Amino acid sequence: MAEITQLIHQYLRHNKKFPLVFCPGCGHGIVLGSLVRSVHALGLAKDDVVIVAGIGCSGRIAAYVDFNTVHTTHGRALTVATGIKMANPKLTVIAVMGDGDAFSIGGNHLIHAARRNIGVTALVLNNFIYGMTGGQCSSTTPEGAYSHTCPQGQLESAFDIVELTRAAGAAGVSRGTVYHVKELDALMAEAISRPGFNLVEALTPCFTQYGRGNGFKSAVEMFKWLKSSCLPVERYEKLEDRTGKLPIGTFVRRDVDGLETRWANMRQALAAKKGGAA
Ligand SMILES: Cc1ncc(C[n+]2csc(CCOP(=O)(O)OP(=O)(O)O)c2C)c(N)n1
Ligand code: SF4
Repeated sequence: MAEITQLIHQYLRHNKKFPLVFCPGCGHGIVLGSLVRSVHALGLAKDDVVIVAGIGCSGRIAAYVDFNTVHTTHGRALTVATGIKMANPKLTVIAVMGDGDAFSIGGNHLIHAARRNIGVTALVLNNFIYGMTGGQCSSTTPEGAYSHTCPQGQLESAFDIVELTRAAGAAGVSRGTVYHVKELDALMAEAISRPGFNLVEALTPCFTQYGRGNGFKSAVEMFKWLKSSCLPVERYEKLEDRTGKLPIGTFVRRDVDGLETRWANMRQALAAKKGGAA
């Protein structure tokens, strides 16, 4: 308890109104906790951390944490994060985005950030829906699921965030859930530590906009669903019948230099050729 109080005072902004703006039962606050605990576990100085958020309920996380924070526009968090990392590679840059933010309007930026392997951590809060704007479908809404823009059931298939980011070339890709909190803390710390572009997908319930339209009776039921359907990737791969199951853990670990490092190396090599300083 004493440690939790210490983290609250150390990492949350004192002038913000609490409780958080999120609906009761929303998982986003748990992701906020994971973010703070992983930064703390890594011993990073607050001034060396930059949180870049998009717009959405998920983006509100930036308002509460006492790091350097930028609240950007919907879908563009990664473009701003890329600029910050290129300008000052010593900073730890973490982009906090919803699934709509990162994979719908911002999907193009996401695949190119992964391809370039810019040294940014992308924390994607996947609640399968646009929460803030009233429950429109996103590119991760499962086929057949209901939303206000697909009241007869989603006809399109959903992106698998892990597979898409893996294919785009990211250095690290993982998936966790707000039910499996300790594991989520560890996934985030690992992602923040690895050079190159690292993505953590955090599955997080939105009962208000997604759950109640899709057969869940309460937010608690959604947490129980995460508990019963998600299992470590090593165990998932041994299953004969994977119906209704989702793997969690780290899926990709690649040893690459971030774009900012390759850029600095290139400048140094050019300067050496010319006989001057980089
Ligand atoms: C350019 C632009 N388009 C649309 C919007 C409206 N808008 C704000 S948040 C949002 C969706 C949020 O969903 P998601 O990113 O999944 O985050 P969540 O609220 O679910 O955490 C949309 C469409 C906007 N603010 N700016
Ligand atoms: S609308 Fe959904 S995502 Fe937004 S705060 Fe409420 S439960 Fe969370």
